[in-house]
Amino acid sequence: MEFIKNKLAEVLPAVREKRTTLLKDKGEVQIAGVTVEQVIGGMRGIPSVLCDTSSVSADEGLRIRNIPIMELTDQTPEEIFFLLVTGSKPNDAERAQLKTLFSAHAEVPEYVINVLKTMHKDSHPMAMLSTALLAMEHESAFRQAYENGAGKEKLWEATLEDSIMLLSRITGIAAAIYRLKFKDGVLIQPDPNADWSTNFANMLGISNDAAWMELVRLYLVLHSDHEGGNVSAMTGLTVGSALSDVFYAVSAGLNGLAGPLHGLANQEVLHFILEVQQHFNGVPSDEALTQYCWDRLNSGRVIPGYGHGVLRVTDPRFTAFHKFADDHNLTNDSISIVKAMFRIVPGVLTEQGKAKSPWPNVDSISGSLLYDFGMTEFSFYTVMFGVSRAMGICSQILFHRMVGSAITRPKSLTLDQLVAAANK
Ligand code: HAX
Repeated sequence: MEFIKNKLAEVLPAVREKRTTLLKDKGEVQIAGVTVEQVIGGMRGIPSVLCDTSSVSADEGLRIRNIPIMELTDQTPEEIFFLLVTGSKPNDAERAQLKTLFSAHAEVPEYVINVLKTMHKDSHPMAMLSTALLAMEHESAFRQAYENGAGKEKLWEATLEDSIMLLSRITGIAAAIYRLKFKDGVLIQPDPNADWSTNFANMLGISNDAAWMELVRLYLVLHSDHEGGNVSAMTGLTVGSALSDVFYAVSAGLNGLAGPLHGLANQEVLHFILEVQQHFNGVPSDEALTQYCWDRLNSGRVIPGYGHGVLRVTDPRFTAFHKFADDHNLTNDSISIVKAMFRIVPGVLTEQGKAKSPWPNVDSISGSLLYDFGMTEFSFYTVMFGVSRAMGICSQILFHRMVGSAITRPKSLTLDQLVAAANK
């Protein structure tokens, strides 16, 4: 762990200096106004969250530390985590140490497995994941450091320790959820010589195929972070801003990810695709699928996997998964329906004229790839997303601990106050 701490200690003075100078010299500068529509509409577009780990633009999509995600698709998740927290890619020595670090903390304690075993059989896998993280809270190095009187300047170190522990274990926890809920309940232990995502792919016990290992690696890379304003990151950040440790914060963030308008959309997409497949007894013609989508829209339902709060182009993470499907010649019905949707849905949503973006987001394809490799239990798909997103939430909280951010506290208005403000 010392090598990451040393790296962070190296970059820390410049980051703190930049923030402090900005606050001191330009603290009064107004960068945006707020409309009534934004207050009513989920704070959409109000630039109010500081996030250094990644950014999302309307016309390009995700950049991690200013590197377009399409240039990072060959990385391992550990490398992405290092990039998220330090701002640079690891060198060879750091890469080797990262692998050792993650495998050294990979074992999931028995009490956590017992918590999972005692949960109701109908518990959603996301509820199980969130609960398992909370159950580990008593092990928090951050809580210990805080109780022992560690100063504000030093709190990031324990946050890093907690993050490494949480991330090292989360794959084993997720795999345990999968095997307890959907398989024979026999857990597969991590291999100390394998890297983080290979271990995860192995512990799920679905396939030993190299392409499956590759898919899990890519999955963990693509979902890792998506700036600070989305529901899961912002929830994690808000909880973390109260100096709750990352076990509380990531657990809370994952509860937001579990909503169908956010991470659960990947589960919804698979429902939709299988519904289409059953309805048409295979892959429909584009004309038939178009009508099917219109019927769904006309019944007041959204087309899952399309649209976005920020993006106004095809999500590059969709493009990366699409390329994976092409590179591996995946041609089964669910992938074919995903591709047919990509041909017709943007036109349908444009014609309907409501969605600000008619383009696919990452969730419109991710589940079909998992399905193709034999992970057919789609209530598990958001757990795959959550394992990856935990990296982003942890690294964003770590950043805020490094610079000593304030507790989050925006101002709320009553409807009458908003009416009065609008009529001034
Ligand atoms: N199908 C049908 N209608 C859609 C739509 C879609 N895919 N996307 C947006 N719209 C509608 C909205 O429901 C809204 O309608 P109302 O005015 O009647 O409320 C209107 O278009 C304007 O919405 P918007 O401004 O374009 O979109 P928002 O920023 O409000 O919401 C969502 C963004 C992603 C939630 C939205 O596009 C949606 O519901 N998409 C389908 C669900 C989905 O794919 N979610 C995953 C998003 C990616 C993500 O976070 N993954 O974790």
